[in-house]
Amino acid sequence: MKNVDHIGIAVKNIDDSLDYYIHTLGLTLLAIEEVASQKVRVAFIDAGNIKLELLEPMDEGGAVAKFIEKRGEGIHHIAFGVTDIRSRMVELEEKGVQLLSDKPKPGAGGAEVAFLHPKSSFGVLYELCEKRDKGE
Ligand code: CMX
Repeated sequence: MKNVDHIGIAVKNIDDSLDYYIHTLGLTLLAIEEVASQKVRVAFIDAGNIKLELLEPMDEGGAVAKFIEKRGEGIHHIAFGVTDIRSRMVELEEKGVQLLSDKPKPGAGGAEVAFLHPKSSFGVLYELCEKRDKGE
């Protein structure tokens, strides 16, 4: 893993929570977009050395909607920046980690993403995230 790219935070409504992040905490909004493949609307916030990704469910049956229903709003996942995501997935699978898809999926900002099951990661949902520019 290269770095922690971002922390995903489940919220019921991005518009309601943005004021807290931008005006109360004084952080900067980078972008808002819809990620259809994950059934979420996301807002990326610059928190200095890391980004926060607010995740608002777009669909009642989606992963984030279920998470909020079961656990309430809060930290949802930690995303590692990687290069060559397909090789990382094979390596992790060979080491016994349960992946939540057999191929990467399109994520926010044009990244390719894949998730590791919290049951094989000591209770944490981890994301692998490969940026298109292969940079961060
Ligand atoms: N972090 C830690 N544990 C989690 C979790 C999370 N975010 N979400 C679910 N779990 C736990 C549950 O608490 C449950 O544990 P127990 O059996 O001890 O109660 C277990 O995982 C299974 O949960 P579940 O509710 O039965 O299963 P779900 O149908 O909710 O699926 C998961 C859980 C992780 C497989 C599913 O959410 C998933 O596939 N996630 C990957 C995709 C995703 O999260 N997309 C949204 C983000 C998109 C983005 O960043 O763009």
